[in-house]
Amino acid sequence: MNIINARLRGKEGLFRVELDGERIAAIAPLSSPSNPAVGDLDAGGNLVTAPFIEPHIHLDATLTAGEPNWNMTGTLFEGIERWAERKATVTHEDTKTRAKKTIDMLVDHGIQHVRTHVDVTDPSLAALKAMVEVRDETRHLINLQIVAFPQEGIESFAGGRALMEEAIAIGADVVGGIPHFENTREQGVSSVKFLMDLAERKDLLVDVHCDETDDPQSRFLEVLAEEARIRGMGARVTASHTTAMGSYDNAYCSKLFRLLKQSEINFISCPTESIHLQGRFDSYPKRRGLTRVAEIDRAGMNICFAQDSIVDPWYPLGNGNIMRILEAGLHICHMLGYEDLQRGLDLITDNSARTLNLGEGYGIEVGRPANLLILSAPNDYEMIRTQGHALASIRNGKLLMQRTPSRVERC
Ligand code: 17E
Ligand code: FE2
Repeated sequence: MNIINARLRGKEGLFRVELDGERIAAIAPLSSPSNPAVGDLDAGGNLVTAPFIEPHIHLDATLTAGEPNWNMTGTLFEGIERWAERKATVTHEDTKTRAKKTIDMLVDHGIQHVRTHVDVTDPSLAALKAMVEVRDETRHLINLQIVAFPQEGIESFAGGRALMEEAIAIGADVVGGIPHFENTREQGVSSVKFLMDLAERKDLLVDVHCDETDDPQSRFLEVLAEEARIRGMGARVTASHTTAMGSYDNAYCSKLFRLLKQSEINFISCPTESIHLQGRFDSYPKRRGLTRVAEIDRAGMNICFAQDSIVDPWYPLGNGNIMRILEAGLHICHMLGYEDLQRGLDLITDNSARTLNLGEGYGIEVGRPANLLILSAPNDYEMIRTQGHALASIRNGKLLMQRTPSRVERC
């Protein structure tokens, strides 16, 4: 299959992208728009990109909002309480059904790489065992990374350390954590050391829910970054949320940024989730409750956007459309400047691929997997402005999804 009349990010002109089986075989410039041959897909001058990425979602909790109770305060901590009620009734089949429904929503919006956190503070590990099967059964749709995520703590939850070890033995790909939720600062610090030891020993990636609070005293990011720096693991480590950074004063942040840069860790912000869950203890002025996305980006560090939730105890909306998250995030983070709009898609494509350590498994380059999207606009700016969509998603050289754009007729 070939895709003709494709625009590529960062390149001038039109291209033909040739696929041979499961690989990209050639990328050839076109001197003028060409007519499609039988079997060709015509991008019509729109962007062809590598697939969108969902680097942070909770597929075990998805589609459970209101079961059995709604989160009435809108806080993270009530979300954790409401989830504990639902977690008590989680089954293998229930988890698989909801996760697969949600994966279909993601696929419909051009996502082919997903990192999901799965709560392992459950002695049965039912959700984790289910997700390992989902990972196998959805390989034709997505690449799925599973994070062993200790929602109720590693040190503060009975048997927390053993559950983390067991989750890794069962097949989790990534080691998680939640130091700001541990009962004491000391437990938060020791949880980070424990999870970094575990990841180093098992040669696994790390993705920690880190300082997801407006409390400026929550300073576990410095602990995570320093552990990553001294072990030389930074590129394989991600700090998710870090919303407390939005409440740190500038004097502390300027010192912190030096360490963050040296550590080379990655960052994920979930802008819709954080604008909803944070700022809940403020009246006015009210904090936005996000990490310093623009400043992290400007400092040359790697940051990407994620959805976090779809209809769960933490967030009642969501539909799989990561473009919606990008649009909201750029607004909330003061990133509608000219330069940011030119490269906005980085935040849901290339930056996310680096976070997930996808390496040569990702990107529009000869020899890489034939996984790509045809978008509905010719550049990043127009994709964002028009609230554009992925119109086709190709995986391993085969069409996974095609979307017909809505049509308006003036009368
Ligand atoms: N759990 C958590 O600790 N934080 C979140 N944002 C979600 C689950 C969705
Ligand atoms: Fe999360």
